[in-house]
Amino acid sequence: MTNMASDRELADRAFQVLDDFRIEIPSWGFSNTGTRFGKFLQTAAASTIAEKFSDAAEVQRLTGSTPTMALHVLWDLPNGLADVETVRSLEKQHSIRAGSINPNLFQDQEYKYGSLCNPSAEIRARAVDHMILSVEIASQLNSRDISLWLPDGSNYPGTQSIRHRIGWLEEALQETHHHMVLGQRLLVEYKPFEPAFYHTDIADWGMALHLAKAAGPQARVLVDTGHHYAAQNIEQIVAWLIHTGMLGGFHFNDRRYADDDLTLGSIDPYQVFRIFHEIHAAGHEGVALDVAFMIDQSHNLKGKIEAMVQTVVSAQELWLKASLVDRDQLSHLQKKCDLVAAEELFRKTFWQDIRPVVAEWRAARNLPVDPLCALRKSGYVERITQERAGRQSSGGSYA
Ligand code: PSV
Ligand code: MN
Repeated sequence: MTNMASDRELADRAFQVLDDFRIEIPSWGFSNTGTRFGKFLQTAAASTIAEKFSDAAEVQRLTGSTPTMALHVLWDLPNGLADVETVRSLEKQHSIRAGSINPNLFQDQEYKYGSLCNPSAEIRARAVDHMILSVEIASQLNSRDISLWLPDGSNYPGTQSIRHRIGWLEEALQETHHHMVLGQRLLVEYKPFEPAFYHTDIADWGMALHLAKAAGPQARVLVDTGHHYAAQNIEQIVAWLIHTGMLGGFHFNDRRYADDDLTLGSIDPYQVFRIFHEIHAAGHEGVALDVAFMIDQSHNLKGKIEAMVQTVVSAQELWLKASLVDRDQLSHLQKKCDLVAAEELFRKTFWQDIRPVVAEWRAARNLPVDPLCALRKSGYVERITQERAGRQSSGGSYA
């Protein structure tokens, strides 16, 4: 009886954790993306914003945790503010809201030597205008976050003044911040290399933290899990950003080598668990957190929707697992420096199979108990493959 009661208690807690869990899907995860060596085109890939909304709605129907979709300005609103009305009507039609708005400073030919950090004041000003347009689009769509990834950098030593570029960047972000309304946030993403190969203007979390602070009170840091060197301890970075009150959000994906953009947890689920643990632990201690979970993946080989569902399911499972760490007991063991017991408690939670309770939750919420299987049975992918056959997909590219 006692066991049954505690099983029920555990299930209630799990249901609450899963009900509250939200993760944003990226519009570009549904389109034909690839590597810099090329793309393997998928007939079912979305090539219009309407198709992306339709695919996002399918992921939400299957998983129940993805009510918003991140938009990339040039790929999804190529006509700027003139496209806002289209997005609004798609939001209504598919019951999916526009999520973070991502400026695009990496495609125009004039950005060859940088955008916000270009030595040309004219080009810098045009890049700032694009940032301001992104803020305006976000305002009109009621999107809270403007999520900036800056591709700027240089390829050869001595060819740019790294310090001058820091100054230009501070100015540009301050100017952007100035245009934001209350409640909006500017998320500053970092990446150690690519497309630049000698220096990247926002290469790591320390630089992003400084720039977010310099930009203004509504700026925070965004951690893309793929944007670290292989040996880096990402959960430690997360802990620091929580401590400084500067953790704004995540771009989740998995990697083996660099920015591989693989499905979450496909290479190292324990790392995702450790990151989630830091967030749950801070919440448990009453630290105020406001963290946006977003996916940033590029599926070159897997089916787009299948890959997205896999990631959302992994995120739900790992988020739940990490919530189940007995934090009072762990804290007690940490204080005693009982290393093995503390580690075993942590590992035991990671290894426990929570899939039955997740399935129970799905059934209780009228969601398919096995989302991937439901996707296959639904015929959705076959239908869109037929509908989209013969069309040249575009819209969002890493290559
Ligand atoms: C860059 O690698 C990145 O992580 C940024 O978040 C971009 O917005 C996204 O991928 C799509 O290119
Ligand atoms: Mn990213």
